[in-house]
Amino acid sequence: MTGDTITSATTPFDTSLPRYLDAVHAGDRRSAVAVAMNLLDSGISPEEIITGLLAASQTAIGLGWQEGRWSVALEHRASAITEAVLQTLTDTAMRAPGAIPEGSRGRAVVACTEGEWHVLPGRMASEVLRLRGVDVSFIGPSVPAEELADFLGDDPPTAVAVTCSMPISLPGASRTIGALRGLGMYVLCGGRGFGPQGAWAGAAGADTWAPTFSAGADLLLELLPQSRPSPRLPIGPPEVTAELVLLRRDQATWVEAAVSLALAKWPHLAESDRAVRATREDLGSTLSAVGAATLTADSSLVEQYANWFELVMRAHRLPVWFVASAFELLLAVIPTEGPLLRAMAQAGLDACSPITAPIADG
Ligand code: B12
Repeated sequence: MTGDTITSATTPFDTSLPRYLDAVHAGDRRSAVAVAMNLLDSGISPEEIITGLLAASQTAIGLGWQEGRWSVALEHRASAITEAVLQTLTDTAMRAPGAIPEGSRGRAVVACTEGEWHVLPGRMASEVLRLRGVDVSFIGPSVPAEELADFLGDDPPTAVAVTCSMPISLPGASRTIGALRGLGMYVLCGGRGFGPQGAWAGAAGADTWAPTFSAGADLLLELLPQSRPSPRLPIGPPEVTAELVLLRRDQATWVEAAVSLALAKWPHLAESDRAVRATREDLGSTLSAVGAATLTADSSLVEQYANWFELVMRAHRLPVWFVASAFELLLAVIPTEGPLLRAMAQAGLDACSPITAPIADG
């Protein structure tokens, strides 16, 4: 750069991403497919299109929902369209001359962790591996850990890629990964649930983490020719494992107890089924965030969750003080046998804005 000339790098996605987002917002599947196929025709690799267009559009849509600009229904339809575009794109690329034959570079499993219903990242990871010549068995969303292990049986591939999109799913991720380690498989993980730079992947038991599908495919292709590791035990300090077992056993009971406290404090909630359901879900997610912070021994996880939850409440014009109240309600029901869980619930509460509304009806 010379003088005061400002140069900014442009990518083919600068113009195609807004066009793609307009198409999925309008529910226009054909235009969405056309945007992706035009990029392919112009020589951009399908892998780049998956990350630069399809994954990027999902991120933009997620932000739109978080900020109250995209409704849940619009987001669902957009995900369905993107799933169709992904399939068309990769099927076309796999038929092109020079494509690597599927299965020529070994076989692998891709799985979403227990509790994870974000299936598209796993589908995208699978398609990138397929394009690289791997025979991929993609096990859809949220398979219970033990069932996944039973399903993979006696002859699993050397390596598995697991995806987790929300940090609150990490306790489930550690069960899934524990089961896969027990089968004798290398576990690669990816997805925003594993934290910035995969900071929480190790605590969940993964062998390795990758920031992108392409980097993940590189790592997996290095692992596939190796011999399988011996079956390994789940990892984690015993006191943490004990509290996570307690949480798993009693989570539903604690959430119900917290809902009862909420209804006693704010009796008007009981007038709406929807409000009671939302309260139950929000308390459940908040308790999962407390569990995930306990697993990783990282209070920043629950602090980030509290900040994110407040942002969502504000954007949707819902009472922001409920976030702090949720932590208070949970502190009232998590027993003293869970000191680590209680400490993380307190860390979440401390990260919240001060409660500025009356906290009890009447
Ligand atoms: C679509 C969507 C849904 C759909 C999923 C439908 C489907 N068919 O998949 C549905 C409706 C089910 C859903 C539900 C929920 N969702 Co949602 N969802 C999304 C959204 C908009 C897109 C997800 C996606 O496809 N991302 C595309 C992926 C590819 O992008 P990425 O994660 O950035 O991935 C990159 C890397 O992480 C990496 N990578 C990802 N996976 C993998 C895997 C491997 C192996 C490797 C190597 C790399 C890798 O590569 C990618 C490219 O660079 C995200 C927003 C977002 N930013 O992702 C929210 C989001 C993940 N959801 C969110 C929430 C809160 C929920 C719900 C709790 C909402 C609710 N109240 O019900 C539920 C929870 C459901 C559950 N238990 O799983 C939040 C999570 C917030 C948080 N702090 O954790 C997000 C971030 C939205 C937001 N901005 O607030 N959701």
